[in-house]
Amino acid sequence: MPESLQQRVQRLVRATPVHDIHTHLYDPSIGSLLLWGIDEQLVYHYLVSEAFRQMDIPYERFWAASKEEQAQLVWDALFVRHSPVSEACRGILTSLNLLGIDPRRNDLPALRRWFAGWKPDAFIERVLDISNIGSICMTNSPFDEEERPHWETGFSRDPRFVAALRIDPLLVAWPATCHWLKERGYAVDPVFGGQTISEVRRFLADWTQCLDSRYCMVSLPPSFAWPAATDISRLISEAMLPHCREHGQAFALMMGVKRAVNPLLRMAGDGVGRADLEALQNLCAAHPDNRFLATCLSRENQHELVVLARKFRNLHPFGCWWFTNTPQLITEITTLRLELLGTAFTPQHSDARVLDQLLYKWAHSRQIIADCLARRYEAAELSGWPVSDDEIRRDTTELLGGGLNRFLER
Ligand code: FIX
Ligand code: ZN
Repeated sequence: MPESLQQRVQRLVRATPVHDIHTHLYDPSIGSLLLWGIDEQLVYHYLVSEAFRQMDIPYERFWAASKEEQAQLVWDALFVRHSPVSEACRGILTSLNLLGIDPRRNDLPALRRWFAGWKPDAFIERVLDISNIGSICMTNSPFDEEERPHWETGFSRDPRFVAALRIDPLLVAWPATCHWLKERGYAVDPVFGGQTISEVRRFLADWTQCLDSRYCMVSLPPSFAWPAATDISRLISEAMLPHCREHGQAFALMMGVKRAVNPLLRMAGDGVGRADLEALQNLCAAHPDNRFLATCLSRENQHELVVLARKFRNLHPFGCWWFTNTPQLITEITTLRLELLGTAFTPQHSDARVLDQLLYKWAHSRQIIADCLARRYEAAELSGWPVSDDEIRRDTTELLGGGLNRFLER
């Protein structure tokens, strides 16, 4: 049987290395921060919020338990007492499967023993190899007390792990961050007196240089507006955007997250709200010399984001973020983007927090991206434009990070 168009596209998408443009993974040289293994996968916040729906244990009791006990509770709730049909649960199955493990024949202690047999470096190579990863963009925060010391002392970088400067506290919690900056020798003032703006820019420049950062990134609540008479609006106009222009950095906005909707769930307690994309439109229109990356958490924002990208070539939509990283929504959003933007966008990032998650996140997303793309090629073929393997390879390279890399280098 000759290979179908679907099969060709699947094969070529699998063979194309991906440049994963947003993760929460760390350079292996910062060993203690790079998470991997079955316990880390089970206590991933996506699973924790699902597990709480199936457990009666009080929140505090769960959080007081050790990581292994928490993992056992999640495993029992989601894999033993119920079937693992959610996307996050299926993710664990796919990751184990790709590592050659039959999850049905192994209980948690057996899985732990299997992972304990690996040396971290060998495991990293195995995962990157199976997932066919070209590079991984980290999320690097100078405000993170665990991470910062590693950058301050310096370490020898793994060139596959590239950095992105994450600055949420600077923009969304200015008064507290102003105090923090002051303690670290930046002459800033909560009401923006004196050298405040140039000192914030000095801080941004210091960290962009220290990280050798590819872009600056922030996540924003649904209430974000720009321009507006707010600290955040002022900081963006007077510090962020000039900084990005001067240092050749794109500014990535992750829009529509409501932090701590249920604080008792800790990291699993964030929610979603519809963002006001007027703010993004205003930014793109007022600053054609700045480049913006954007992803939206709410399904309701997706169409508007794509239309905005048609209007502004300084805007690059990326990823199916978090609650939109489900097969049905990836299919919908990727099809919408292909139909309205061609290949000028980046369909997915993994958002992996645990190395093993690269396995499932990319296996699942690659398959869906290939299906969506194949349907568009079928449509082109019906209208008299058959595609060659080289053309499919070119488009796939573009979609899996090549297009974004060019956008960042513009
Ligand atoms: O803000 C972010 O980068 C989000 O991706 C995270 O805050 C979130 O916890 C996450 O891991 C989603 O996938
Ligand atoms: Zn993230």
